[in-house]
Amino acid sequence: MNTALVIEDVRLTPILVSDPPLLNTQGVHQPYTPRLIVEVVTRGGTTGVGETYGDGAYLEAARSLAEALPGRAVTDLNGLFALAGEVCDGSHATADDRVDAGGLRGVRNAGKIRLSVVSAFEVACLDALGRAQGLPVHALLGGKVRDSVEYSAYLFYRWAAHPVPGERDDWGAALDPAGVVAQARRFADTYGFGSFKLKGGVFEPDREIAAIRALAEAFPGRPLRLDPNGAWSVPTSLYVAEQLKDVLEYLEDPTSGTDNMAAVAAATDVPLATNMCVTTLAEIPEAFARDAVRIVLSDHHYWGGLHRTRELAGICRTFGVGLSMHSNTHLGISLAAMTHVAATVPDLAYACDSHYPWQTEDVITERHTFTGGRLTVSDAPGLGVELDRDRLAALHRRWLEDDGTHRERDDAAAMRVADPDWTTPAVPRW
Ligand code: GKR
Ligand code: MG
Repeated sequence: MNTALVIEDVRLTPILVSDPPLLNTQGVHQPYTPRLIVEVVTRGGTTGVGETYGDGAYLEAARSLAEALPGRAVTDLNGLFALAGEVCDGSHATADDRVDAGGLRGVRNAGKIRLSVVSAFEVACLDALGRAQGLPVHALLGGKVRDSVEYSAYLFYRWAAHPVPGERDDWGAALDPAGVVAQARRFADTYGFGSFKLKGGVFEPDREIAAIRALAEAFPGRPLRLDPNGAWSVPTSLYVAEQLKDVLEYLEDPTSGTDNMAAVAAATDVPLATNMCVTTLAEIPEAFARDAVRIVLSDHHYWGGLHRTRELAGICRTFGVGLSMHSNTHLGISLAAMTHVAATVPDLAYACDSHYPWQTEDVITERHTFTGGRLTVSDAPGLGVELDRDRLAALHRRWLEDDGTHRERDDAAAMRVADPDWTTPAVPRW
């Protein structure tokens, strides 16, 4: 074994990152959201970085893995998965996690938490290996097949500000079609995005249909998507599909569960995409056999890393199912990882999602810049990003000083600050 590639130390830094008041089916984003930064340090003195969810259950699992990892090589990624299976035993999962509580991050059970944690370690190992070998991460995944990756503008209904003191931005509110179009216009002008996804499930379907119609008028011929995170019944999904069939690229998770998705898919020609009903390998056979989805939105966090994302891409290709990329609130390390893996997937026919433009804070020295709606794939060693240790320390300090309110992402609790009677709506809501 090349001892320079043996892991000597693992550093975990939980942080809180500011997040705007973006609305979704569950409620509203909190002013601060938890993320976890993973650093893997080799005996050769190379450090690789990774990023994942930072809520308590993820942090607990990450601590177990970080303790067990030293002594193993950054090349031993299969061993990393086996080790995670041994040491992240699920005792960190909450009661809700264990009964598969549904959520916007997909089913948050112990297995899913483990995969999301492993993903950050896998990315950190690949970053360290790439740096040590002078190779970009995409080269470690087989090599890029494109020089840039296309992203879509991720539009949200939103308030102008959180109902509590804190960070402010200048985006203003977007609560009607005009607000959504203005937001899209700014995304297009600033970053050149040419395709648009609206997070729905916030208002009655007719109001969201009107927003998509307004987008279609403002940006004729551009790919449009609407994603209510499973908030609609089968009849409502079919009604929306009928109203928007001439302008939608796809409908994303209109309804919850494979049965309902299959029923919608059977009765409309509008393609269905998902990051909710196909979130694990075990969910693939039934969903694909029943033609419930035409596009799977992969997320390297909860699929378990970059190699697993490529395995998913191969399965999708075999079954003629399209692949694109889902995103949750994330920073520049994860965006770099997403871009490297996306660069290696041959048949990526849809622009990837990213929350990144909403994040004004980061832990890397140079933020990524979208140009023409695309990110250039870095050929620098590893991920091609550098940690900004001062920023990391400041965001960690915020985590240390938090009274506990923000250490678990809870969009329903954030909504209750403005509306004390709010409870997470049962599905289908409409
Ligand atoms: O950030 O509010 C949000 C999104 O709704 C996110 O939680 C989802 O996981 O973006 C995601 C999606 O496409 O479902
Ligand atoms: Mg989605």
